[in-house]
Amino acid sequence: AAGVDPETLRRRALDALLAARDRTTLLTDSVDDGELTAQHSPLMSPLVWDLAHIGNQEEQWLLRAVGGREALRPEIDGLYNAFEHARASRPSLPLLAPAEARTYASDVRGRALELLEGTPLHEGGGPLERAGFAFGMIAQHEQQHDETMLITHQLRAGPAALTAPAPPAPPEPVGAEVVPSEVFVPGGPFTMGTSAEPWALDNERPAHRRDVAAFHLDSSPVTCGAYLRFIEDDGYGDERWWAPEGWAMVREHGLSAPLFWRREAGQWLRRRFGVTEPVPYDEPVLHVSWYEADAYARWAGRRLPTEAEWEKAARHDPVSGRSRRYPWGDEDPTPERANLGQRHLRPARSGAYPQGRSPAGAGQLIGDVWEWTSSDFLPYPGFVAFPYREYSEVFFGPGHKVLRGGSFAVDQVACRGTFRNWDLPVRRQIFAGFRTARDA
Ligand code: AVJ
Ligand code: FE
Repeated sequence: AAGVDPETLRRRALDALLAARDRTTLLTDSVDDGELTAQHSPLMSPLVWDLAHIGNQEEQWLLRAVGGREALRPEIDGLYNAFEHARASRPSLPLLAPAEARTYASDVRGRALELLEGTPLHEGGGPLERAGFAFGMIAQHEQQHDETMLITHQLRAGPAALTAPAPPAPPEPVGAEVVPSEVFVPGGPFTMGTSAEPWALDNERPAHRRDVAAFHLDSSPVTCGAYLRFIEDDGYGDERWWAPEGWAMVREHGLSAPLFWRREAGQWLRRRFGVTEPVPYDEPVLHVSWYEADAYARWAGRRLPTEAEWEKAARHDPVSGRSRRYPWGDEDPTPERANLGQRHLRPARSGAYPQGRSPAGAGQLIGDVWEWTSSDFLPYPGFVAFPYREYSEVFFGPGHKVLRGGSFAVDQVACRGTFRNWDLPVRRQIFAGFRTARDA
């Protein structure tokens, strides 16, 4: 990616901004105004908050920071500052109404695209302009909120508002070829993080050497069927498998299965974007907290991978010794390689995307489900907050666990081998699953 010419970067930034806005429009035009302003869960903002917040961040970083423009509506900054108002309190704020929020976001966008035309993106520019970083960051921000809005769609009651085709099925095994249940990753150092990826966010930087001992990793994410065996073995009733805080959570909320699952007349069902359907046994399990992932791994006699193990399995090429951008190489994701971008409204079955496998043979590392790792969200050696402390730095510490790889709900602009997501270990509404590991 280093050395990409400024016009290519300008085209990429334009495409990424347009793709994000198409998706935002789909997510906010598919429900009526009442549903846009309602709070579907205390864990989430009303959709209309996300919409105006997307516009407000774009105004702050593109129009004001890059463009040096005056604030369009300085009085609304506080309303859309995520640190001033908790999500649960946002419906009671004097938010922009849906029509106003749409007008504001598109007004900002029109000016941002003009600015993109006139901003030099070459190497000599400032750190926000160089390689179009601020434009890429804002496209990623919008896509991250699009994933957040998709979570809100999943939480809302009522009939389906979104539809999408099914993801591709796994290939039929050829002859005796069977995908092994786990892959081996040899020990030794590898390059973790990046200093070269032009739109990598601050927490992915800088590239550094990390030693990782040999380990085995599940070749695909843990399936619903495998997780059901844990449930049926009374996993949720056996304190042995649980971290103390996880056990407290299970008891307090009476948890007995992933979020959105229920058992009816002897059958396991799940609700997915307004449709109730049988739990698909061969699909990666979704909507489990870190505590549930950790408990399952212990029950299985295994453990969650560390973040470094995950990244080594996804990026390290033992032939060249290099770390690649994605499991399959340096080329961008395609629909044949990974389930990304809300193209489908579910993960693909285990074993799908053979073209997306890593050199070690692990599949579905990118896309399908975010994967919980055992690691706390911490800065890499040499970390520098950029461009604002509230993106990553204020979240570093033992309270947040790292998730890797992206889900079907994240766009490729915000997903790569180095991308780091994080959340509280109790969270279950996110599109998260996991795979397990063991020492070699
Ligand atoms: C990186 C997904 C945890 O949604 O809280 C959006 C991304 N940061 N606006 C979040 C983010 C600021 C962030 N995550
Ligand atoms: Fe945000």
